[in-house]
Amino acid sequence: MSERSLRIAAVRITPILIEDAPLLNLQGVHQPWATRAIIEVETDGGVVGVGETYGDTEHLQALELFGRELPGLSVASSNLLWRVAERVLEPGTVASSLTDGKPSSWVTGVASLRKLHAICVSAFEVAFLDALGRSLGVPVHELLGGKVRDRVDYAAYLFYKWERHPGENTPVDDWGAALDPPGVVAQAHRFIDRYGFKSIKLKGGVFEPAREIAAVRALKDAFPDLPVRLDPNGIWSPETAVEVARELSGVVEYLEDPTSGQDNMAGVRRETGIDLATNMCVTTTDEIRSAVELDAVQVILCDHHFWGGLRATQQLAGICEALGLGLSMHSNTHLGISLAAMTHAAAAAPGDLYACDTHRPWQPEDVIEQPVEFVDGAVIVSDEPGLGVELDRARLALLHKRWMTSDVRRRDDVGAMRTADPMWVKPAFPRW
Ligand code: GKR
Ligand code: MG
Repeated sequence: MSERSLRIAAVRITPILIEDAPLLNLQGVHQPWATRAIIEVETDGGVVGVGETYGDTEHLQALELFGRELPGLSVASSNLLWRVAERVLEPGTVASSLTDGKPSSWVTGVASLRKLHAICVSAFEVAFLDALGRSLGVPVHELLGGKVRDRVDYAAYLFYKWERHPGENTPVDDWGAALDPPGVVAQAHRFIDRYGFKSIKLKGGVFEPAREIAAVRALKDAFPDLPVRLDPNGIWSPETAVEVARELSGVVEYLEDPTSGQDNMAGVRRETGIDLATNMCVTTTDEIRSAVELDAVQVILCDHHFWGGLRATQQLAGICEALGLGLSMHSNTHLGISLAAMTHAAAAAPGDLYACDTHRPWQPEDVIEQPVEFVDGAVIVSDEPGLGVELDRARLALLHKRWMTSDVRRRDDVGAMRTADPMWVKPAFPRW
């Protein structure tokens, strides 16, 4: 393989809209269409590597700025992506909402310049590794040192949901509504019958805690052998979180972000001894030290999209192993390229891994030819070259056309909720 044939000749960033279900969370409801960006890097040798990331307008602008700098770089030089980020992504060149130190709207911690760098590096690192793997004829997990597991377990990610989106011409799914314990249990049955998942997570923060406690108890009654988790995205006060933790001690495997901030999380742990997980109060490496000193979290949910990529995930796995922390994976609405990337990262991550979150069953569409399947609750790690997925260009073009002809440009769960309830305002923290 000549060095020249690994050099990038072209970069393509394609914004798309995908169908999404009316899933409820603390902010409101998912919109009928979710934005994503599909990344392609093409080498001089004619090999194309793919990646997938956030597709909001501000991200697209940052990705475009970043992508322009890449032609000429070798796909074997992912480390240099951080230098590119430092050079081109600075306050002034990117939207301030991406770096303003405020919690990000999709609930993955505080927005910062470093996190924006990590988001762009990750999107292209995945595409670099896919192209490199394809060029060398080896799977991505081998570029990460080889798989330490053959299958990666995922969790059934349950949501309270409506039967359909409000408004006209909105897509209708066949999942039905889930707004009470029987609805949630029925949703879990469907997930487990169809995909064989062996862990259950319920997105909470939607209804008052007593109602969500009842749903978790109903899940545990229906599936006594399966671990169950509840994640209200930090919307409870520390006092409420302590009460819920006492109610659900011995019922849940862990509580995920029951309250906001490391100090409050540490208080809940101190008072109740319950295991706590987060994708909100530890989202960068510099937040790990204080979390450990405070004993604020016992499980970190990594997300390669904002931790800096697949190698950053591996590093985090090593840190968690060394510090005695558990590791799982966080997810947002995503397609099969991201599922493949998560699976390679998880396959090469040392230490124990909790079943990872995935939104994948919620989106009926994809941009790859063969969907990445769940077998017995897991994805079997692919040994095909690169990520092991093939871009479906016709499908990509169709979903891009939808983006071109729509005015949806960013995730807005609050706005989507207002379509149904014009008086809806984003709840202040803590709500309960
Ligand atoms: O998709 O509504 C959602 C979730 O609430 C998502 O935005 C969260 O980031 O899944 C996430 C979580 O675990 O916090
Ligand atoms: Mg979470």
